[in-house]
Amino acid sequence: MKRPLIAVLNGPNLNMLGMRQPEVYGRATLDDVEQICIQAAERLDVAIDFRQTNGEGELVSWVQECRNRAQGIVINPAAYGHTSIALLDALLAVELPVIEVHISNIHRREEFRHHTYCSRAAAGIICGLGVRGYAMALQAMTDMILDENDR
Ligand code: CA2
Repeated sequence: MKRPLIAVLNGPNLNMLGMRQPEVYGRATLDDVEQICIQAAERLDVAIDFRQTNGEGELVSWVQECRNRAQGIVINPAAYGHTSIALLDALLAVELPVIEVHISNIHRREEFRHHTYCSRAAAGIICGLGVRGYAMALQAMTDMILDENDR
């Protein structure tokens, strides 16, 4: 049987991970995060499509492309989570399970980071657990896909 495909999408400035603000985001780079996801995917026997963009429109297009292609979306929307109704609309329209990840604990930070539009489309949110949150999200998403396939 074909392995389920999980899209792992990353929003703006996450390409700068590991270069600045290690006290907030840790020392791992985005390449390290991709490796963490690749290793988790091998363990879980799923395929991943790992991407990052600084563009809101591109992120929206990537979410749309997941329809009829991927079985689930793990997304760190970064700042667009706090601002983008367009991204929320795309996540709702695609009708796939979504897990939102934030590396930092957005609830311990500035007030404007406490709300995310994306969370309305998310089955669950992982935040504040560092980059290991991505592996946890892939584990949870795989469980959800397998549960759905068993129905
Ligand atoms: O904690 C997270 O994962 C965030 O999604 C990261 C976003 C931030 O806007 C969210 O509120 C929480 C920021 C992306 C990374 O930005 C960096 C900026 C400088 C150096 C390293 C990363």
